[in-house]
Amino acid sequence: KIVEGRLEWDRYYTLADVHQFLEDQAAIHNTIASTFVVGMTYEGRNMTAIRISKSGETRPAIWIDANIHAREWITGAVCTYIIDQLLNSNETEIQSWLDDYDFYILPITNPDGYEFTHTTDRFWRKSRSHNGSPVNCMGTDLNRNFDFHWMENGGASSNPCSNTFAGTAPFSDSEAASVRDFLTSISSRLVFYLSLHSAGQYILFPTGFDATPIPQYNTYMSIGNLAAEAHGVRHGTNFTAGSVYNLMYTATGSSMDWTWSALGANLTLTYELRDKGEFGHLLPPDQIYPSATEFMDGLKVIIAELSNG
Ligand code: ING
Ligand code: ZN
Repeated sequence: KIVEGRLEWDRYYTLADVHQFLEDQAAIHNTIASTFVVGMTYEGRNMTAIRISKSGETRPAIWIDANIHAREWITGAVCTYIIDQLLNSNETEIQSWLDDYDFYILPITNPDGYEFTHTTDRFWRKSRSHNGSPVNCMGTDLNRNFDFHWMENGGASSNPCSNTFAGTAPFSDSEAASVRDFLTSISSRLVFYLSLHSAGQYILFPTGFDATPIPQYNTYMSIGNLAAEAHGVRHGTNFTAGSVYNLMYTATGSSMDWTWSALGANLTLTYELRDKGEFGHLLPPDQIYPSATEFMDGLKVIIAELSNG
């Protein structure tokens, strides 16, 4: 049920619901917010995003995306809550962010896959592109399709049937290429790239390629640890910070690692939201609201750190 353009975060929403929410919020807040289309999907759907800017798009930019992976429903849900808070919260701290930053937020980065999880296969992860593979092996893992050590080191698969199929070439899938093109267009202002995944409760930073610590390792660890502490205050939810390679597995061609290396954004993070294995991708809807509110608690710490340089 949609009340005055807002959602209730008591259930998971369809692609149409999410896109309607973006249009409603842009209409209600039309002096500072507007929707835009980052690109088209393989099946011809819009990758609809919202920009929130009081500056005429001249301020440092924060990008947030979610549902690069179709089945990770909690991520798009939390992402819409972030948008809601930016536009509708009365908290002065959140409102002050809009005086310092321009936000670009894409809640459903993989609309074809997301729709497929609602109609056909709840556990679909990839895009829905055909790469000459058998019909039951469609799709590219969009988080392996970016051009950072693409297909090196065993961090992705060349098998179209694999859930981590890297695509036929870097940026072979239009969704990944469209995100690349938009991020490139704002790269001179991009200070924070944030990508939402699930599950596992991790705050991840580059890289997924190997164990070599990035030059900014200590800064990332300290921001990650501060955020983790804040995420846990409300419900005791335990987040752990570290590099993708150290905490998860070898993963090449991710959106975060490409943005970090190619665009040099000050801060690039990927979250694994709730939970730690009990429900996984079938996280019950009554956990959407607690996930979203505890996420905002840590986001405040991160943006405060960003603002303090
Ligand atoms: N996890 C991420 C994945 O794409 C990840 C982990 C994050 C890899 C950032 C690379 C970079 O596999 C999930 N659950 O998708
Ligand atoms: Zn994911």
